[in-house]
Amino acid sequence: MAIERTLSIIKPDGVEKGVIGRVISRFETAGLKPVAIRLERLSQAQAEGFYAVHRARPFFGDLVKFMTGGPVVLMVLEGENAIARNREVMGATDPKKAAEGTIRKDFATDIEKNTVHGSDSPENARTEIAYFFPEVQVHAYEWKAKR
Ligand code: IDP
Ligand code: MG
Repeated sequence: MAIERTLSIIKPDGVEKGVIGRVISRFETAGLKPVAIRLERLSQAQAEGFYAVHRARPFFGDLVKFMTGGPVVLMVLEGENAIARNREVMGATDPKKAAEGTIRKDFATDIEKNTVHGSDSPENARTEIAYFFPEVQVHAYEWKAKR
């Protein structure tokens, strides 16, 4: 199995609900380690650029407004099959359809305010990590056998 990195965002609803710690704890429990982490409020331009692929969708304007409405936590997660693993732990986009025990099932408000973002492919993970962490060093863990 491959060690991968993926971009994770705790969205403004997650920060507002006070579940940063619980969300990160779920990632850590699933073997996804934060190797870069930053809390900030996204500008309109940052949010529009990040979600550019959804520009033509009817929900785009509301999504940008939501994503800029409060601070977010930007993270790079590292682990075995991190991209798919993160998507599993997150659950389906619509929390009504999300599986039991997933972050979105337990914390999301609705299909828009769904607490977390996660890259959906290796190519998008690379692009999204570079978008928010262009220069800062991403700290790699040494994957040592447990003693
Ligand atoms: P994903 O976050 O599960 O990958 P995408 O389809 O990539 O889902 O959509 C990006 C984000 O846009 C979602 O996480 C959600 O915040 C928002 N979104 C997606 N579909 C809808 C919708 O039908 N109404 C409102 N917001 C939506
Ligand atoms: Mg997506």
